Amino acid sequence: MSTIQRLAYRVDRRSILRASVFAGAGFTLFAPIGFRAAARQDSFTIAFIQGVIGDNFYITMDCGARAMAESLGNITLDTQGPERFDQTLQTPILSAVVQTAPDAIMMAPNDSRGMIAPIQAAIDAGVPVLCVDTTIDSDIQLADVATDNLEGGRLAARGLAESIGGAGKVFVVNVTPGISTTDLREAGFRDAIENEFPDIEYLGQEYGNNDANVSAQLTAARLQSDPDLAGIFGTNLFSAQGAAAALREQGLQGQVKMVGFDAGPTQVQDLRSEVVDLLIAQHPGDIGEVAVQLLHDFLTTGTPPNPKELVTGATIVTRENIDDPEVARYLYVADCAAYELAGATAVPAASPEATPTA
Ligand code: T6T
Repeated sequence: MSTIQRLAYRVDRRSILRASVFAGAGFTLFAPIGFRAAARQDSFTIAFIQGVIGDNFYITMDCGARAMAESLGNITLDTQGPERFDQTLQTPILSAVVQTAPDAIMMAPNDSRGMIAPIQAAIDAGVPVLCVDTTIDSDIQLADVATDNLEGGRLAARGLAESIGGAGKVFVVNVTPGISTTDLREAGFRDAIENEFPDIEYLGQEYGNNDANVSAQLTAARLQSDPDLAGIFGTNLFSAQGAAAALREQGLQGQVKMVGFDAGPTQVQDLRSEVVDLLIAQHPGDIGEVAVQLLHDFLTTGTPPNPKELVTGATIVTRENIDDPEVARYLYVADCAAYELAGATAVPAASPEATPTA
C-alpha cells in the first residue's frame, strides 16, 4: 500500500460525538444575557452568510444545512453571501441580515481580523453568531465548526512529497492573506515540508485572490521562472483549479505534480484526467448539518455548545478511490437535488479523534 493510500482517510465521526438534540421545545432554559430567550418559540430563522456565493464548497454546506433544517422541522434557513471573498462586501450583508432580526447567524467570515467588529455588532444586537469553515481571531462567536485545516495542509504536503518522490521544488498557490482556513493550510503544508522532507525546497506562496484566472496566471509565471518546479499545492478550489489550468495549458500535466484542497466538479475532472494527483475533500455538507443542529440546540435550550471548537472530517481523494461510494459522497455538489442528510457529527478540535490517522 502506498503512502498516499495509507494517508487516505475517512474519519468516521458518527460514533464519536453525535451533535445532541435537546428534544422538546417546551424545555425552557434562560438564554445567556444579551440573546433573546428563544426557547418558547415554535420556529426559528437562521441566516447563513456564505464566504462567497457560487462556490461548490458553500453550496454543498448549504445543502447540509437545509437537510438538517428540514429534518428538525422548525428552522427556516435564509442563505446569502458576497460575490467575492471580500470583507468590504460581506460586512454590509451581515449588517443587513442583523436588521432582519434572525434568531441566529451561521457564517464564514471573510477575514479573521476584519470581521470581528461586524460580528460583535451582530452579537450586541442580540443575534448569536456561529462560525462555519473560516473563523475570527476572537472567542465572541458561539462556536466554530470547520475542517482541521492545519492538519489538512500537512496531509497535502505528504501527498505531494510522495508524488514527486521526496525531492524537488514546490510552490503554493494560496487565496488571500487573512483567511483563517487557507492561512492554516499553508502553515501546515510549510511545517510538514520543512520538518519531514529535507530534500524538498519550499519556494513559498503567491496569492490568486480566490480567482482561478489570476491563480492560473501566477502559476504560468512560476513555471517560466522555475522550469524545474516539481510540485504545486493549491490551497482551495479556485487556486487549485487555476493552477491545474496552467499545467494543462502548458502541457505539463503529469510532469509537474499537483495537489488541491477541496473537491469541486472541475477539480474532480482534473484529477480524473491526470492533471491533478490528489484532492483533499472537506466535508462541507457535514459542517452545514452540524452547525444547524448546534444552533437549534442553543435556540431551544439556551445552552451554548461545549466545547465550542468542533471539527468535521476530510477525505483524501485519488484516482484509485474516487469511485468508492464512501469517498464519492464527499465530492462537492452543484445543487441540492441529490443531497441526503448524513446525520453528520463533529469532534472537539485538538482532541485525539480530531487528528486524522495516517
Ligand atoms: O476551501 C473552501 C473554504 O474552506 C475556504 O475557506 C475558502 O475556499 C473554499 O470555499 C473553496 O473555494
